[in-house]
Amino acid sequence: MASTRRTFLTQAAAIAGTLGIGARWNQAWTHPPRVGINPVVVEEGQAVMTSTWNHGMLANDAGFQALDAGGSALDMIEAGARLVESDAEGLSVGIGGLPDRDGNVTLDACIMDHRGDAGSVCFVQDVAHPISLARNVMENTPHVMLAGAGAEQYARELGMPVTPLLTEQAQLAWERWKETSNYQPIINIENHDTIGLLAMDDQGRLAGGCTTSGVAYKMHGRVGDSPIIGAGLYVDGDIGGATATGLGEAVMRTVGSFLVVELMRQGASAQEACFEAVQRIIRSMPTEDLQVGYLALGKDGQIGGHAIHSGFNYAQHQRSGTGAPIESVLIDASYGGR
Ligand code: SD4
Repeated sequence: MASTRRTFLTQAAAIAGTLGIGARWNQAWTHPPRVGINPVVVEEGQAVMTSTWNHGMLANDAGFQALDAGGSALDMIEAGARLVESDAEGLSVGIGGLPDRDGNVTLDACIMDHRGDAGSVCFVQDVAHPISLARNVMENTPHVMLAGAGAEQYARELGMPVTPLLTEQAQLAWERWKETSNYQPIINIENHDTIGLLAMDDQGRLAGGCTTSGVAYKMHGRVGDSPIIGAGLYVDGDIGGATATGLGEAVMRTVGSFLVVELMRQGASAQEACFEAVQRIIRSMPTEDLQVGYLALGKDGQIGGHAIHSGFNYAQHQRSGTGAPIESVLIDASYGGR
């Protein structure tokens, strides 16, 4: 028995060595150098950020503040996402998010940078800023994704506050829902607000993030597209980034954000790529009762967005160079995808 265990440990150590995983898991993780990353050549001070839905306006403001404080595209994403996660009035992200059918607020988030590094957390409870936890997974662990109790344990180890997130407003809504318990995982204009964010900083580095409490009154344990790299978010520093909002099951089945970026790689504009990814869903499943919206930012700084149905909008902030004003606009993508 003892020798079997020793053999196992020796093998495990060998595998860990091969993977570059040291015995000290808490040590800062050093990523291997990556190749093929060509940040865009931008004017000094030029930057762009786009985020889903109305709250994208405030998120982008926070992103530009982070940039102007010396931050990177990744800092823009984290700052924007944290702002929306903090908003207790928002019923679909962070604090105040609507719970699952058993009354638990469970959160999903992910983040990705221009080098293809990614971090993600899913099915996390009691952590107000899953985007920051996801960033820690990316930067300080050898993993990409942590789930549930393990992610919460990691948050505690990092000293993040771990506290119940169900607000009175969300609890009342859940109690009203329980009167009928009519579960319809329909994402329409009244039932959305995941925030997906994409940014390019003044050095041409791209980053993206996505954070949500997911579909209201979902089954306990259900995880949507938002923390899934390639579904709710994908970033390729040489091509562009994409993010999704809407019914995660449809996005996961079509690996939507990865598809958008791959279409851009093949020459589609950000707008064309979002349009085609929406068509892919429309062609593959009934969509009368489900909404999905894609948002994309090309390496050329061009933004596109498209959705199955009307009602999808996104915020877009741009600065053309040092000293130029930040131009911000809310784009209505409500022409639908048919
Ligand atoms: C999910 N995609 O969990 C998320 C929900 C969403 O706007 O985007 N709502 O399926």
